[in-house]
Amino acid sequence: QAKREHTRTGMSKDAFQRDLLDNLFYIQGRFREVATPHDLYMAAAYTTRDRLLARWVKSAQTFKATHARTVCYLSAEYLLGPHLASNLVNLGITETARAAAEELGMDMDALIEEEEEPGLGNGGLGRLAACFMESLATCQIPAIGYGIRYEFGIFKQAIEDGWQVEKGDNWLRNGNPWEIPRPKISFAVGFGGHTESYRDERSQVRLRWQPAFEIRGVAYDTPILGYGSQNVNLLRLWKAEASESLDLQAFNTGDYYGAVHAKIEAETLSKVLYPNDEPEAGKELRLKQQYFLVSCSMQDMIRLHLNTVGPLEGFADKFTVQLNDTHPALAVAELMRLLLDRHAMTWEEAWGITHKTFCYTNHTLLPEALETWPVSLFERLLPRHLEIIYEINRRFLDEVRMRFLGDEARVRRMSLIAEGHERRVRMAHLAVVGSHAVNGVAKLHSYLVKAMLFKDFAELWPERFHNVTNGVTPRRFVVVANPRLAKLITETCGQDDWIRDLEQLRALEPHVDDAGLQGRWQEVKRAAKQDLAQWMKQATGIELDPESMFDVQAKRIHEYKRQHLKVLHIVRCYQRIKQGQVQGLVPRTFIFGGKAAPGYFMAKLIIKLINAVAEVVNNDPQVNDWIRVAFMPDFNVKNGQRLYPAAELSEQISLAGKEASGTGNMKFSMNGALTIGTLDGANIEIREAVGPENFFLFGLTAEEVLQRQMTGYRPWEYYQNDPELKSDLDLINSGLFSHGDTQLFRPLTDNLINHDPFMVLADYRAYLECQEQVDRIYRDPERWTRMSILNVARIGYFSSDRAIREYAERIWQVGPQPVLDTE
Ligand code: 26Y
Repeated sequence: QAKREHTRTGMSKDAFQRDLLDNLFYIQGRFREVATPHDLYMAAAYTTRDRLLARWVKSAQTFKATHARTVCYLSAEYLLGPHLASNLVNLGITETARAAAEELGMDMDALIEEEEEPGLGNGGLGRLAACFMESLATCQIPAIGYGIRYEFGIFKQAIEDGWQVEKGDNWLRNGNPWEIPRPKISFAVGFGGHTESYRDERSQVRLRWQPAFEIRGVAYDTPILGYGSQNVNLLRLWKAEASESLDLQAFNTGDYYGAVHAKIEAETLSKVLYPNDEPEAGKELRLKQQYFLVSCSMQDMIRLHLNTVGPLEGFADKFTVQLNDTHPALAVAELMRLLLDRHAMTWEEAWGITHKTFCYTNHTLLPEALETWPVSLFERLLPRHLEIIYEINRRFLDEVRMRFLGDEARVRRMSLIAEGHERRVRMAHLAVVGSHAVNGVAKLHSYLVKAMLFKDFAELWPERFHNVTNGVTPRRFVVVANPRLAKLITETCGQDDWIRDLEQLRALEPHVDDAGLQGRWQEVKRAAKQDLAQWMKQATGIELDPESMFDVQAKRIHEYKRQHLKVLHIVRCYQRIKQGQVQGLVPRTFIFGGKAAPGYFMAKLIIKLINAVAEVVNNDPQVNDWIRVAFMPDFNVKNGQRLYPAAELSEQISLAGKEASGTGNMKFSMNGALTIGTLDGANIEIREAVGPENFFLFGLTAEEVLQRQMTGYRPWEYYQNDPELKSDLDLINSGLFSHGDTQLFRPLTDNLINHDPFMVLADYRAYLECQEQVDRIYRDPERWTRMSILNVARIGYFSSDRAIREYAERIWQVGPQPVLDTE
């Protein structure tokens, strides 16, 4: 008889079931009859976590014994999405767990639905960090993700009267079963005060920082499991707390209120994620958050190094640190400070280590999105770091002067300090100077990083610049989100190896003309559309017609992403239908999803416009047989997982040169949507991969955009010369969509006609023509399905596993460190 498996770690249905009931009783304090759906979810989560923990211990032991080189990913954001379903998939026990739950009369899908996601990020950059953590574990690379445990993640978006309304995201309210608090892993983080010189034991003059106050960062760990491997990595998020010294003092002096107040004050540091993806002027708390993240993380790495390897000379061999944009760029100055002031290294020693340690990924070319901080703020908050930055700059500019004698204009451009009426620290320059590798996130983007954004730096250090095109994890975005498609792929390919080696999707290609596969492919899409329609009905009351084409644009709302171009297309369809010109038109459902930064007026107005057009279109019986419009509220990872499987057309229509990469484009394509897109970001590479004949291309190229801008772009000429464009904009201003209000959308239309910084009007005509091509092909379902299958078959390159392997080889010089499955 087989040995009875351990309750906490066994992978059989029986063990899972026992553990589920144990956890329901001993952790939730409930029994089956009175348990709420949330109790059951918690029990399932703990049962799943139990199975992760065993592997986690093994991983930690293995990495310690082998002195494995470790990747530290530093990111202010992690947009993780719900854990339960994805962990079950990665453990390989989805079916076991489902059966175990079912026997107890529970519905696993309902439990999975219960989970509230940790929304600790704004959009693409935060989600990329989450995909990378999953792929690092899958690729068996030892890694720690460092971040901030925001008490409130990205706001929840409600739509009221067509407007976005933000609601607080109290995601920890019902407890977080995935994290383990580590109160003993905690560090003091200083702020303010002054620096002073003193003589050390050897009579050397040294500097030290006397902060005015300190805050503690406490570690909260979440295990991150890879697919089909035993490797578990660590996501370590820091929570801010008052330091004990502070409250002891205050309590002792009898200032009870003051002491409690100081505690609350300290905790505000990790209270809330900034919901912007562009820097806001002078947000002191945001700089404090950045330093808090960086200081805790660097101190933790030094602690780990001293505990395992010993003296810090070899620090850069033990750790490689990836900066996810400039948000953690202060880490360069912080590591210098720790090595110089705490560990008594010379500047040369410390700089040698620092420079070898860091790598930096840039995610944007938009000048308004590049972070700079006033020198005055630095002086007040981080005086020692400012001194260090000045010294880095002094030495760096000497090097520039040596190379480019007499070129003071270049020196000014490259300086870490921007001179002007207010002097500012350029975080991107700090990141480039402090790192040995800098990369962009798609081919075009990396090219533009070298040719424009960091041109001077690329001339000085050409070998420092790389490209690593982004990727996404097929586990979450295909296996979890679209199980029907996963099953069909596995059956067609004859195996499920594609889940960890996505290039194997190519095995679909020989079957592309198989009528049987095509039929099942269409059924899978149809079922996903029905699921979405059902969800949308209960969430918004809008009825979607699964017979129509599902045309989706889901991403943060931004003018450069051009959701308003999509709206102009809808308005054109509306007018054509009203005028009876329906020949060639295909019934479509236009679906939008995305949040606007709370202070971004134009983005919020675009949301209002979408909903205003939706109201008219959906309520006009003459029109709503042809087109409908739906805005999915609160687009997040969980809702994205409902959207990607149901989409047939993926809208990737940013102005060329503005979208660094995009990653939604990959998620849609992986789920069989065809893309209509510009030559921007990773669209270019997706088009090359799936074949130009399987991609709907339109619009100006990045080069043409630059030319237009130089020769003077005059949007009003398009408005005046294209009667349809004029009539679409005029209709928006007529008040038809705004209950007679002719002023509501003026800021938007006026801006388009007079400035149009993202050249919506220049691309309007090409976009409409391309959409007609989409209609033509959609009317031939066999052809469309063929193209859809080919998209999936050829999308393997865009797995985040591939991206991680490229980082590992070219940037980090790390290899896999398999954890063995031993007792
Ligand atoms: C400065 C701070 C307020 C800030 C916070 C978040 C600035 C930027 C961001 C987020 C940026 C972001 O999400 N960028 C996106 O990164 C993706 C992953 O590389 C790209 O695919 C996408 O094109 C880019 O816009």
